[in-house]
Amino acid sequence: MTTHTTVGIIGGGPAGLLLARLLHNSGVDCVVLESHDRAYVEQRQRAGILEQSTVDVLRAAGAGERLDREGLAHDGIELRFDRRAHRIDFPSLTGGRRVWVYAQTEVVKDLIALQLKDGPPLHFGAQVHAVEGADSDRPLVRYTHEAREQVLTCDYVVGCDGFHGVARSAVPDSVIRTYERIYPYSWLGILADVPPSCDELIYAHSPRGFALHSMRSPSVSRLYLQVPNGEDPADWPDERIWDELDARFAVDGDWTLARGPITAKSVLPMRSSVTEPMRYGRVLLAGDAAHIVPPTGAKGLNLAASDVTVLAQAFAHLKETGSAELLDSYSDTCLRRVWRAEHFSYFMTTTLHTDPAQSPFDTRLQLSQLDRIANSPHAAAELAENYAGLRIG
Ligand code: RFL
Ligand code: PHB
Repeated sequence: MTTHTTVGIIGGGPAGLLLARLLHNSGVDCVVLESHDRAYVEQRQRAGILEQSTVDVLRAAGAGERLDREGLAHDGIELRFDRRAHRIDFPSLTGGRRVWVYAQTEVVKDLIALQLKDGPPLHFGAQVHAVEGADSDRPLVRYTHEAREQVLTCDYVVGCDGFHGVARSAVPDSVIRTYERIYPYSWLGILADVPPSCDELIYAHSPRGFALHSMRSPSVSRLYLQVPNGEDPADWPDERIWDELDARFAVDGDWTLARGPITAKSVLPMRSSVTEPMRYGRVLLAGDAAHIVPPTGAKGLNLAASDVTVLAQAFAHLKETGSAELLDSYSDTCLRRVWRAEHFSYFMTTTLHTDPAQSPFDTRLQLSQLDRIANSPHAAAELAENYAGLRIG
């Protein structure tokens, strides 16, 4: 069966769902095709931190009601190194900006509920296998849904299909370029049914490697440990995890890490990657389909939200004025923010983790940099501005 829409969106993650909502609010019709089922998409454990600008966009899109009730506003983070703790205060360093703890799972649930209530079509279990005609006026998407081959013809196709998606392959190799860096470590992430042992996130540099204390709610903690690539979570019984977290968060003075039942454990590799350009003909890429950052800077979901905000404005402008100028500048506009976030994520990652090949000299450089951030308002402001979100694009 063949159907037509103005904007065909591949992927029902945060990028695809938010774009659909923003387009719907501007009166631009679209269809979202998501390969997994609803439960899978809603349960996938990922990001936890939203920048103020992401919160503002979600509110403006009508998806801010539960976020305003249940989201936790954070005015800073703690950096821990050399057994010392240093707080970075965001509002005083950034002219009033802050971040929010509200899990990606919850953002996705809110957007799906809105979409199914009054939004344009969102098909789960719709596996896209090809995008054709990117350089024509009528690109098309081939997909399988309910065991039938289907075709969606579109004015534009947006690939919001993540790092392993298919949309990128619609762009010829001669046009596209990918810049990439793989890191020599991964994260072991856990969810635990225990109140967080801190009011704000703790990023810890230690001789045993990096650790992060985050949270999902006043009763659920989310913690991460740097581990070697290829590590098997089965080699990490609960007690080993808590002992290692204790050792890495060790600090002079009173502080204890509360332990509780671990309900989820997984290992995730770390990568930086940017694909340029983010547009070819009538196919546009957004979110993880175009760029990946290691999670240390908490930027991935926020970049996805920023891309689709720019894109939705461009489609609204096209509908109102007939002009494609904002679509033409989409890639350049987004890439400025993307490369800044890439640098910040790389900086946070390489400053806080221990590279297995690192020399004692490298470690002293890391500690010197962290000490500089702890003692210079200028260095702290650079971190705070990037973490809380820059005003670019
Ligand atoms: P997603 O979320 O990967 O969604 C892509 C969707 O496309 C679907 N799909 C297809 N559908 C149809 N046909 C096909 N052929 C398809 N191929 C794929 C997939 O099923 C999926 O539903 O990409 P999107 O929307 O661009 O969103 C990006 C974010 O998910 C990602 O950047 C963040 O999770 C990154 N991230 C963090 N970002 C933050 O801003 N703050 C954080 O604190 C933060 N923490 C994290 C993170 C990512 C993590 N992992 C697992 C990599 C913590 C972790 C542990
Ligand atoms: C999370 O809560 O999952 C989280 C928070 C901050 C990060 C990465 C992940 O930098």
